[in-house]
Amino acid sequence: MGSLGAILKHPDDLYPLLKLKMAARHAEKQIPSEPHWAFCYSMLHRVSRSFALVIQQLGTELRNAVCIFYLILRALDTVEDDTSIPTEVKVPILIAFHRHIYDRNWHFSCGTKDYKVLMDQFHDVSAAFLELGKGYQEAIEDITKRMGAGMAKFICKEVETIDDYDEYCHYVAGLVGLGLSKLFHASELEDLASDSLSNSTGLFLQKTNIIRDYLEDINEIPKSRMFWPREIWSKYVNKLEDLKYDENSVKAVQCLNEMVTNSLIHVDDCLKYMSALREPAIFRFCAIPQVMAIGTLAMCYNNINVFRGVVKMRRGLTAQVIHRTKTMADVYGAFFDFSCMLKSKVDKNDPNATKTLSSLEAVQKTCRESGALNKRKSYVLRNELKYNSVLIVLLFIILSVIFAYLSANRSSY
Ligand code: IN0
Repeated sequence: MGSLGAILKHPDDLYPLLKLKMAARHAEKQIPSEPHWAFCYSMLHRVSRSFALVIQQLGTELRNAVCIFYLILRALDTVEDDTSIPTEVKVPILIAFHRHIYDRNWHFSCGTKDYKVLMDQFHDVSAAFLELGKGYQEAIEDITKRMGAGMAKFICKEVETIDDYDEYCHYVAGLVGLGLSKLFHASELEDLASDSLSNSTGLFLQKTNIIRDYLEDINEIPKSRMFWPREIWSKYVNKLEDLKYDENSVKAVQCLNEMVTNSLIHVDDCLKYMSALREPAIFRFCAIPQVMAIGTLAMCYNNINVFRGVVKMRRGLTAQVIHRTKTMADVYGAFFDFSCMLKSKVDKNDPNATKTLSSLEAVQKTCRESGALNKRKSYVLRNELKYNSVLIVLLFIILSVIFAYLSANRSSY
C-alpha cells in the first residue's frame, strides 16, 4: 500500500486501497486446491497484480478460460521478448505454440523471474487448458496460432510505417480482443462483438504500453526492442534511441505527443465496444484496463520523464479506477476527465496540437452526448475541501490520543 505521505496527499486513495488489499486477501483464499489450477491462479496473481483481481470477479467457467488464455499469451510473449534466444530457435516455437498447448509434456525454458517459473511449469497450464470446454479451447487455439505467426513475422521485420505499427499491435493485442470476444460469446453471456471493435480495444491498450515503456524497451539487454514506428520518430530524430538524450528533449516530447495522438484514434471504437457489453463482471473486466490506459496516456503526454524513467499511475489512483469503474456512465466520466487533463497539457506550439485537440474534443463530445456526466466525482479536480477535512480528522484523532494518554496518567497519580 502507498506510504502515509502519499495517502495524506491523496486522502481519496485510502478507502479504495483498503478495499483492494481486502480483495487481494480474499482472492488468495479462493485459489483452487487442484495443483495445476492452483499453479495457474497463483501465477496469474504474480504476473498481473491488480488485473488478476479483475479476472477473479468473473463467473467460474469464463474466469478459468480467461486465466488460461492470459497465461498462454504471457508465455508466448516471454518467448517473443527473450532477446537471448536465437531467431532460428525462436521462430519455430512461436509458429507451433498453438500445438504445444495441447501437449501436457511440452515446455521450453526461457525468460526470467516469474516468467521463467511459468515457462518451466507450462505443463500445468496445458493440463488446465485441456479441461476447458471445446468452445473455449478452439478460440484460444485460433488466436494463439495467428498471434504466434504474426510475432514470428515481426522477429525479422522492423516497425517502419504506421501501418506496420497497427499490424504489429493487431498480432500482439488486437487478436487478444478478438479472442476475448469469442470467449465471452462462448460463455453465452454476450453477443459476438465485431472484429474491428475488438481489435481497436486491444490496440488502444498496447499502444499505451508501447509509449509508456519506451525507456525499458530501448534499454533492453542484449538488444533494444523498438516498437515506435520510424514513420513517426524519423520526423524528430535520426535514431530511435536519440530520444532519450537530454539534448533532444524538445523533439522527444513532440514525438511522444504524436504517439499519444495516434493512440487517441482508437478511443471512439473502444467506447462503442464497451457500451455493447451487457454482463456487469465482463464490463468491468474490459473497462478497467481501458480507463487505466487513458489515465496513463494523460500522465505520459508532454512528459519528458517517459524518456528518463517509469511514468505510471500511482497505486492509489489505480485502486480508485478499480473501485469506481462499474457502469458505462463511469467510463464516460473517466474518459471525459482524462481528456480534460490531456487538453490542459497541450502546448499550442506543438506540431500536432490541432490534431490532438480535435481528437480530444471528439472524445469529450461523445462523453457529453452520452448524458452521463452529471453527479459524479472527478478524477482530475482535487477536492481541497475533502483534503482539509481529512487533515482535521487526523488532527482530531491525534489530539484525542494525547488527551486520553494525559488523563490516564493524571488519574494514576
Ligand atoms: C489483456 C487486456 C484486456 C483486458 C480486457 C479486455 C481486453 C480487450 C482487448 C484486448 C485486451 C483486453 O488487459 C490487460 C491488462 C493488464 O494486464 N494490466 C497489467 C498492468 C500493466 O501495466 O501491465 C496489470 O498487471 O494489471 C493487458 O494489458 N493485456 C491483456 C493480456 C491478456 C488478456 Cl486475456 C487481456 C495485454 C495486452 C498486450 C494489452 C493485450
